[in-house]
Amino acid sequence: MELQEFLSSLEALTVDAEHKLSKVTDSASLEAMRVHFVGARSGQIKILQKQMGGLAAEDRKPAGIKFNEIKSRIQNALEQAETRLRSLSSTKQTGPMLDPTLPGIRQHLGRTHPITQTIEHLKEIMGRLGFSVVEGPEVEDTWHNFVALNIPEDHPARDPLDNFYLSVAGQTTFDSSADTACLLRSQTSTVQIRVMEEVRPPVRIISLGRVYRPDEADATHFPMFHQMEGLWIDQNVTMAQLKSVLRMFATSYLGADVHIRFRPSFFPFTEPSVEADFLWNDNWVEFGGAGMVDPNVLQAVGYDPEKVNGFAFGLGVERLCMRRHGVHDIRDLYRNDLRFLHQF
Ligand code: FA5
Repeated sequence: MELQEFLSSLEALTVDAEHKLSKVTDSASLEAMRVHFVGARSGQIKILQKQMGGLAAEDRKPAGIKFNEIKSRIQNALEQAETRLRSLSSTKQTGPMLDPTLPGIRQHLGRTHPITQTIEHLKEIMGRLGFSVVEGPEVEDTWHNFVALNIPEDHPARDPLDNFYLSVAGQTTFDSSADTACLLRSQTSTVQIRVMEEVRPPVRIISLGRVYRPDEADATHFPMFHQMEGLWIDQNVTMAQLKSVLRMFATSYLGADVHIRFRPSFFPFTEPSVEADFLWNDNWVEFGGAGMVDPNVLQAVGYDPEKVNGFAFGLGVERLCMRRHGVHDIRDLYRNDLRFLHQF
């Protein structure tokens, strides 16, 4: 082989290697090129090195100088390609690195509000005691909210400052004593009347729903809250049965070790009347009112008080829920703070 031809082969190999290595985009192809150009057994450099032995003795020196020069150019091109691929792979990484050993991120599922859960639970307990569930409207008239419940026109419970009366479209003057006056119901006792107007005795129902009062919010009061009304009308119903039902309910919902007490009280629609408290951290907390249905109420719905009697109760759902779940401020139930709500 002539020197000139050998030198041209060296140059052609170098140009080819530099071109291909400048274009390589993945490490597998780079490795294949390394084997092709500088592989120890049959790489192109090795082949040319062997051909050098066929040159005339005086040509070997310049051929050797050129050979070493192109060998280091090809090595350089390999190293540059390697560096370029490394930086390419680190800039390709978008977003955070995935660490499969980290604990997963829990996805929270929606669930029912604690008060809705409480309502379902109370229905279930009272169902076992033989009470069926009825519903009534939240917007009421004065007949169902007051008159039929033996709350006369001059009674302070009817004061516009203690109720959410609604103005009626077209009416310019507002009269809370008018038969047409409407209000957001202030108690679920309205449903007692609606049921007795429709059904003949015996009656054994509960009704759960929202009630509204312009009470200032504090740890145990809220302007909108829920009550569970209960009504049992039959022959010879006794106060002892009323107390037994409330005790059974309280121990079912709050636990066998709950202490409850009954205090004498007054409601226009029951006689005698009591208020019921549970003990919570050494404090008595009122959770409801109850009593034997007043004969005037039975008469107002067309029942004969000589033949039937019964008891009624109205319990605060929020306070029961709070005692069971250890919630110390009723406002927490309505802040819509998911950190609080997720606990239920
Ligand atoms: C009544 O509403 C009577 N209708 C209960 C009743 C029914 C008596 C049938 C006799 C026969 P009272 O206003 O006390 O009673 O309310 C009953 C319960 O509702 C209270 O014991 C309390 O647990 C709850 N409650 C009253 N006001 C609020 C309020 N602003 N926020 C939260 N809970 C309340």
